[in-house]
Amino acid sequence: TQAPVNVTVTGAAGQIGYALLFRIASGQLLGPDTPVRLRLLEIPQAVKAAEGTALELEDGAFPLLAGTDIFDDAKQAFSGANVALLVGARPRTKGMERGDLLEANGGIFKPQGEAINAGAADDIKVLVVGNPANTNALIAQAHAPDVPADRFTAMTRLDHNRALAQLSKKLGVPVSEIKKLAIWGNHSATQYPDIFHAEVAGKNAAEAVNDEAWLSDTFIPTVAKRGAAIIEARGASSAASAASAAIDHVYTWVNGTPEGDWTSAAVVSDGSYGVPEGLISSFPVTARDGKYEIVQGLEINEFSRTRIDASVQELIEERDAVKKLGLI
Ligand code: NAX
Repeated sequence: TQAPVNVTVTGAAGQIGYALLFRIASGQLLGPDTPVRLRLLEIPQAVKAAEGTALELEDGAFPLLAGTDIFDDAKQAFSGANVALLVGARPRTKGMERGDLLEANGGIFKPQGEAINAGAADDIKVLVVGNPANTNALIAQAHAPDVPADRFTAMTRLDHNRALAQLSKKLGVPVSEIKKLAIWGNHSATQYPDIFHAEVAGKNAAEAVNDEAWLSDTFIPTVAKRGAAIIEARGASSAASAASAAIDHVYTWVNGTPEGDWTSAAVVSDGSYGVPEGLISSFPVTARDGKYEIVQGLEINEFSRTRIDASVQELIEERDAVKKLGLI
């Protein structure tokens, strides 16, 4: 039988962690034949709560769960990690400027990048969920010079799934019939969900919608501001849907995208589509042999160009701000 894969999860005692860990333990992250060992990282004050979750994981009697270890030290938590889900982050609190937010998160993602560099397994794959996800991923990546840069990714799969759901409702087709949707740019309100290359039951989605006003005034803002709508309705931010998207992101990374389709992930730019090299930006991506690759050669119309550029501009500003703070 296969040796367990080490999966490190930060922010394990948080609400996304609570929804995520049980799905990992049940085999949904890597597949039904792969045993996993969980390595949970929390801040000291939250270790007790993580221990409580570990008791419940034990009570799940998951056949694929080889064990759960809890740490408050990043070096230990990432030691031997094959997959790392960086969920814990410093949220923006009232009155906090963007610079303060970036600095507080730099204090988390810099040492975590260093710990990954020092002790993760050679095949390490990193997904950053904690916001601001793209720039947190950039900070971690910058402090892991010995790890190939393409192992660092940030999550826009939730945005992708939200876009699939909205388009499915609009056209009255199941999500399974929609292919080649894409999220571009930053996981923020500037993100651009693109349906111009999408196909619905074999037909072009933008043509099927045939309503540019719906696109710009309803679809794009609904997807981009869905996080706020969830907070408004639930009184708490998206958790189970975020955990589900994190599962999707890693599962696809490891197991590949289906022929004739792609997905969305924030990956290190190679300069494609005018996105400056090195930025961690969302693109349409395929996955093959354990690698995410940016889909090449798509024609970008003017509607899309403006929106992609605006979101990438925000990423450039975040990168410049963390550079100024000495975080990268
Ligand atoms: P919670 O506040 O419930 O949990 C965060 C947990 O992280 C806490 O238990 C905290 O103790 C822990 N933590 C803080 N600093 C840590 C550190 N240095 N090392 C280890 N653990 C640490 O937040 P939750 O709702 O679980 O959300 C987690 C993050 O996901 C937030 O940053 C949130 O903004 C982000 N999200 C990202 C999404 C995406 O699509 N990329 C969507 C959902 C979510 O909003």
